[in-house]
Amino acid sequence: MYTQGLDSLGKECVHTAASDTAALEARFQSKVDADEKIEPKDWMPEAYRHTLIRQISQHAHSEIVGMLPEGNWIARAPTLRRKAVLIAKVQDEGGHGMYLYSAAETLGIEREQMLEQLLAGTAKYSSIFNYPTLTWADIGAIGWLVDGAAIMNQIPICRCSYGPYARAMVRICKEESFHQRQGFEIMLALARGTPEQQAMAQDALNRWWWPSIMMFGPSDTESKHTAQSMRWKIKRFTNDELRQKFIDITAPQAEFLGLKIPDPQLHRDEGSEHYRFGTIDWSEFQAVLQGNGPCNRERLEARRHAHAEGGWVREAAAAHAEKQRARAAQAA
Ligand code: BYC
Repeated sequence: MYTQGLDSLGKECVHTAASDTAALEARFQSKVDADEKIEPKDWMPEAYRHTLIRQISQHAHSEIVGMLPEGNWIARAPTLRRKAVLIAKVQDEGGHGMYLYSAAETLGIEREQMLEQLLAGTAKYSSIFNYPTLTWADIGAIGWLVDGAAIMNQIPICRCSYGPYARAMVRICKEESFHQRQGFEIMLALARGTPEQQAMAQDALNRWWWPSIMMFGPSDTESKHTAQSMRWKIKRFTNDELRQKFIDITAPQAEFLGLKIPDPQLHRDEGSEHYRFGTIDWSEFQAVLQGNGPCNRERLEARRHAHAEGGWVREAAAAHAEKQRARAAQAA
């Protein structure tokens, strides 16, 4: 439904002489440099379009798969209030996925195609959602650390050069802020609780810290897309810059909670006012990306099952839409 404007774009591309492509590219880059938004009907380089489809669809899949580890705790949340808040949060993630699929559709890909790629296991989604949620404290740790990392990564995307993605991120970031606070509040309640609750909070931090740090992606020296995405203003900061900002903000929060970050090398460098941290185990990150994390198979299986179970809803919605169309045509 969002792709109707692409016809004119296609014609422009087809009828453009090769010699004019450089001029189009220069005009495109000058718009980006001037912080003007690129909109779906504007001319854009094919590589820019592909990069956005890749990133936005991975982002959408992450939101949808991200519902699973938390959904696991809805029935076991310790109070009615906690349950209501968690249901709302998981519903928000579903909504974020929908905005993001819509934003990707403006680039000329169908939602069905993106979902097929996810279910076939050929599309990536965030590494973080391949870890299990073993205790209630994990829900706190996800909100505090995972949503905290997500906000750090996503606030700059509100200034992304592609209009539909930037606009979708504004609302998503507001909701992510609420998610981060609910997570921190769970951690605070546990950290001020019984010794058993404190131990549960510490155990969750031990297991979620390093995977959260890895969420920001490979180091800048290994990141294949960062340089070009920065030139196009899809990314506003590099992976390492965002990782550092996250650690600088989160380390004092852990101190406030009375919890210990599981990194013996973590310390504040008075000269630079940054926290220095230990070596990341990139072999674990690569294993998760290759499908060998603790829950990769379980997550995909759960998505395939949900997709199959929802088949009758899609069919009913399509039949209803067809009936409405036929009625409207008869009345006209
Ligand atoms: N996990 O050149 P690089 C959320 C891939 S949702 C898996 O640095 P780029 C939330 C990368 O895709 C969180 N794969 O790439 C939801 C690339 O592979 P391909 C998701 C990763 O794109 C529910 C390759 O490694 N957030 O927060 O410049 C509940 C090389 O990397 C990861 C977004 O998607 C990873 N962690 O930078 C709670 C934000 N990292 O495509 C929370 C938008 C890297 O070449 N995305 N890879 O096969 C981005 O900002 C960027 O795409 C990334 C990666 C920073 C993630």
